[in-house]
Amino acid sequence: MKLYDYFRSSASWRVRIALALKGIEAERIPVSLVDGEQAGDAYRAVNPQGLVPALDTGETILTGSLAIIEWLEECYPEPPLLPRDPAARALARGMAQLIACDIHPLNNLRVLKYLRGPLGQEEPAVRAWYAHWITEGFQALEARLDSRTTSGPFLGGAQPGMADICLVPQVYNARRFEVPLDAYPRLLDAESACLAMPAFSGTAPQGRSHQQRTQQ
Ligand SMILES: N[C@@H](CCC(=O)N[C@@H](CS)C(=O)NCC(=O)O)C(=O)O
Repeated sequence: MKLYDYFRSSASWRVRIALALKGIEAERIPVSLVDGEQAGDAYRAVNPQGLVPALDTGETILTGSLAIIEWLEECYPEPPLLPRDPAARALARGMAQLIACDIHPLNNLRVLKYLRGPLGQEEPAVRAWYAHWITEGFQALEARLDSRTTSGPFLGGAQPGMADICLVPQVYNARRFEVPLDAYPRLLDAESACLAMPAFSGTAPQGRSHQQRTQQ
């Protein structure tokens, strides 16, 4: 397997975590977002959308981090990243999608570039935009945990799952952009529990094993 990724891409980090949790090795092919490699012909031949990650399974190329993680889950069921119970599965997917579909795309690099470029926004406005969508999403997610049926430090309960895989990179982004996080104690507890695990910390943008193979 080959994973096309960028060290600081949160969607890529999600897949790195899922691979690590399942103990799957994948060759990493760095695609430098700062150098614009995602928009070049070579990478567009891999993913015409020009976004990382993409996973070459040897048979096909998969795109979309959640779709890739669901594929991993179906092909490599242990350890499970989604609960068995249908309602708990839907709850977990809902939390993952809150982050991956309702927060993350609004703050993507191409969106920030569009705000700074064609829309002529200055840095304070861009940062306010960034913080706004994280704050709105994290408030809802923190409140959403009230209706959780599982217990344990992770969003997924006793074991980390798909929602935790989405949470940790998003909290990393929030810290990078200095978004206040004090109002989300349960999210921070889940983040701490995750980062105590090598599958999360060892695949982090600042993780040693990752930096050896990618460039800033
Ligand atoms: N829905 C996609 C989103 C992927 C995505 O937005 N990737 C970002 C990095 S986290 C990217 O490649 N951005 C490049 C750009 O904005 O030009 C997924 O979940 O994989």
